[in-house]
Amino acid sequence: MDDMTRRFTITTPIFYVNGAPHIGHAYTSIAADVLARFHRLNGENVLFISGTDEHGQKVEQTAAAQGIETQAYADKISEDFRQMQRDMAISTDDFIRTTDERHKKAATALWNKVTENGHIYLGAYEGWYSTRDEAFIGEDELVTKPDGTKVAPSGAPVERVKEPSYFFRLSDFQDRLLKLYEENPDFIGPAGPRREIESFVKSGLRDLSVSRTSFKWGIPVPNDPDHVMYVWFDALTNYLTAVGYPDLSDPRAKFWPADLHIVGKEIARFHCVYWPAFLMAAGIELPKCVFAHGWWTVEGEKMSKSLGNALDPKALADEFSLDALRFFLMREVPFGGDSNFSRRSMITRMNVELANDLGNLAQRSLSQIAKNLGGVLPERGVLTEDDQSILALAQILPSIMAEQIERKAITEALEEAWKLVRAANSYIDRQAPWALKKTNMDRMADVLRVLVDLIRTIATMLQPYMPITMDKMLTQLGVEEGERSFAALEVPLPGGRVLPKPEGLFPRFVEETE
Ligand code: ME8
Repeated sequence: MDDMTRRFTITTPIFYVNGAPHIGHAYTSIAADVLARFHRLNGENVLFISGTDEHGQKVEQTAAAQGIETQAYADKISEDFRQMQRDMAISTDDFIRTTDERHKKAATALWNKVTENGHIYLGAYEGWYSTRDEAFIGEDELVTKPDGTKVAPSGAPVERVKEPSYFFRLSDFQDRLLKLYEENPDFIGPAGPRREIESFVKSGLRDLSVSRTSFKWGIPVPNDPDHVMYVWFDALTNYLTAVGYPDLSDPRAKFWPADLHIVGKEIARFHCVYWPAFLMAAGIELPKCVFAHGWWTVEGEKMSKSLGNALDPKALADEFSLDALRFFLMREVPFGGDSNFSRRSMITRMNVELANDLGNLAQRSLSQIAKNLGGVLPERGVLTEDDQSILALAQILPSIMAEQIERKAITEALEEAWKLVRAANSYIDRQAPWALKKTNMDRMADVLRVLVDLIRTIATMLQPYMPITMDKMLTQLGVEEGERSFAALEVPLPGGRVLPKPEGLFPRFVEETE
């Protein structure tokens, strides 16, 4: 790719290695993957990164509770996250572990830069800390439960800590942050988290404790080994590690600033307040957008270790197929909102939208080509008005979806593709090629060719969502490897290709008890 190619840098949160990956981690990875794949198929030069967040008290305590040496524990869970991403077909270009040497180097360099610029000073922290959230909690943020215990706003337990600590002069950045939000309305999405962040910053910022002295599992503060960096200072830096920071001659350096940090809404504050402030303090360009998505519950309940209801994404993919799972997660709720995973809803979408709408459309069209045209793709024929108007819908689909994807409307973009699926189903019913077989074979061939063109557009545009089945569908349509980008849609397939024998791609799911 030459230097003029648009670059697109996208990240997921890096996951704490304090438990097994669950459907929430798969969700954020899949959403970022859909966007990364979409931008690649759109001809852009993409850097897509993910990783694991391995330091801090929470990880140290979890490893200790299991009687495993911390690094060995982190190695194991980090590998579980990698495996989860392989199982979900996540197309990352790199995976950052915060225990990697390259990351320690980047975090140390950032710390030194921020210190050199006068934004870090030594003091002492006295107040509340939530290990589960890895967050300092202000007295005014505490929530009192009915039984009188004080907890973090997330409901996590808090403890009183008092320790020497380095502070970051966050309070100096209030005005610059507000100006950033005001001048760049797209910096935080969607609107809900944006308003929350703005009002949090407007209400006044305190300096932020950025080191801990009560445990050792972290990156040492330069020149003061009694302190380790606060895990969020360390973790956020992973995005710079990925572009080779502080080495500006690194081939990846051109991928900064990041275009998009995908995060869950509970960590929007770290990404929209602390992170840009650290970068401003270091004189580094800011990412263009932080998009905070919603929270999944399972059958109406919050997922938690104590309830034991955390869903294993691999088990779901094994049961329903990976692409059906990816489809469901992207389809069920407009990206940004909260949602609930229910088996019933998963099965309904599989059967109605995948098996009936899309699967049948392809199967009905391709089986007739196999049966009535010897499996040979017909040339484009004479187009009727009906043909032209539906082909026009297909022609504008890529640009409509690209607009939606630009504003991270992953679900709406998918719905646009579905509008064409539904329109193509009405078209096939209206044209009834099975009846034309007896009256007008030429017209039957023309109709089937229009259908192939429609399905090709649909399958091409759905590749980011369902990479495995769409790959198969494109193969069944006779679309070669080099003809699967969005731009390639502008060149019609040559007639005469012999198509492989079609087979159903989306079987109906039948519950065993049904
Ligand atoms: O917060 N629904 O890591 P983490 C939707 N290490 N998404 C969910 C989810 C759910 N129920 N549960 C988790 C951390 N997620 C830090 C991040 S970044 C520099 C450091 C997803 O292991 C969601 O994206 O707690 C959330 O933000 C992320 O996993 C949190 O993962």
